Amino acid sequence: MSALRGAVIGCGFFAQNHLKAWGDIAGAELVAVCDLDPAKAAAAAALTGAEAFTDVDAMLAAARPDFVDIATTMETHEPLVAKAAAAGADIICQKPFAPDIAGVRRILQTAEAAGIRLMVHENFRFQSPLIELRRAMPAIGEPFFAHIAWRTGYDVVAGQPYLAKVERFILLDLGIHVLDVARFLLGDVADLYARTQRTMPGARGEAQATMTLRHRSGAVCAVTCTYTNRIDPDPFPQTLAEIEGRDGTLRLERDYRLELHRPGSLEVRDIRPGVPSWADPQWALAQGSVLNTQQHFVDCLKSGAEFQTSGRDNLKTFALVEAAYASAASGQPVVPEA
Ligand code: NAD
Ligand code: 89V
Repeated sequence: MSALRGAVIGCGFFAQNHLKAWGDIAGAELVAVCDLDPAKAAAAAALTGAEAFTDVDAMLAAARPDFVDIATTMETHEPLVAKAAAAGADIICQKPFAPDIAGVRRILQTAEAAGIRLMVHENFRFQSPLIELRRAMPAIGEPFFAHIAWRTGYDVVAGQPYLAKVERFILLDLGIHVLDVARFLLGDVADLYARTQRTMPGARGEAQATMTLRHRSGAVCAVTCTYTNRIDPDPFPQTLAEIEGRDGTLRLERDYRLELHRPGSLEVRDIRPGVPSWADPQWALAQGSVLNTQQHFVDCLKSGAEFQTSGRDNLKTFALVEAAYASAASGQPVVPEA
């Protein structure tokens, strides 16, 4: 089968990782890049060899891509999905799909009505240490408790200044990743309780969230996220985890140390991720996961297999974000409504 022809829409901060990763993806080639800012479009074209556009309609009409990769911020996803779907292109779209769950539902309806395939670029569950952690889980038997932690003081607003202005901050930007990891490791969620705190001076929304999830399996999981933990060395961008089961405990510690504790034994493995040739050392974990996410998208387009992070699947993760905001507002546990 010939290579699928793709186009990236939005060539800003995080799209630099998408653009570089597309060069390493088997089965796809980038034919167009598009940004409202001509300088960003031109730089992306110089990086990838694809044709530069500043207008999405013109790009879709001229390049006629098989798929588009939407890497703009969330407010623009709904109209861009509508345009790409009308042009018959399959879509991979950055998280969060939309500012709220009503927008996510409209995006899914648009894609389904057009008969195109839609996947969210939810890359955390494609991080190789988290894949290794899940592979190791049978060794601890039935899991009944977990703590999944994203706790960093990394200056997220320096790279993504728009985050200081949003009312929904860490839960929608980062909690969405970690809640998806909780689903990836422990399955769907029956109910959720959350507390949020505005801990970042100058940021409008919450920079810290602490949640308790009751999974349908009966397992209980604490999901904790902060952008304001003053700690050195800082674990950014690692997600740390502890999972306790009937037969043992797994701990994914800083610097990719995976511990398997069973009665009378401790096994330790270094599960450091492989690093793409173009990776920046600080972002290598995230950049490797971008590569894995985009390869999964192309592999599923070619094979017809369901995406792990299809639009429909991501609705369940988004419902956890909505439930967390509702719980923080009411002080009560909330049942997620996908
Ligand atoms: P950004 O503002 O740096 O880049 C967005 C770009 O899109 C800008 O260059 C803008 O000009 C362009 N754009 C906007 N509307 C457009 C349109 N109609 N046509 C063409 N171009 C258009 O934003 P960012 O920080 O790169 O974030 C983009 C997305 O990536 C967000 O949804 C964010 O949540 C996500 N993100 C994900 C991760 C991750 O790990 N998965 C990390 C960082 C950011
Ligand atoms: O996922 C995100 O959008 C980013 C980061 C990985 C830095 O948290 O904000």
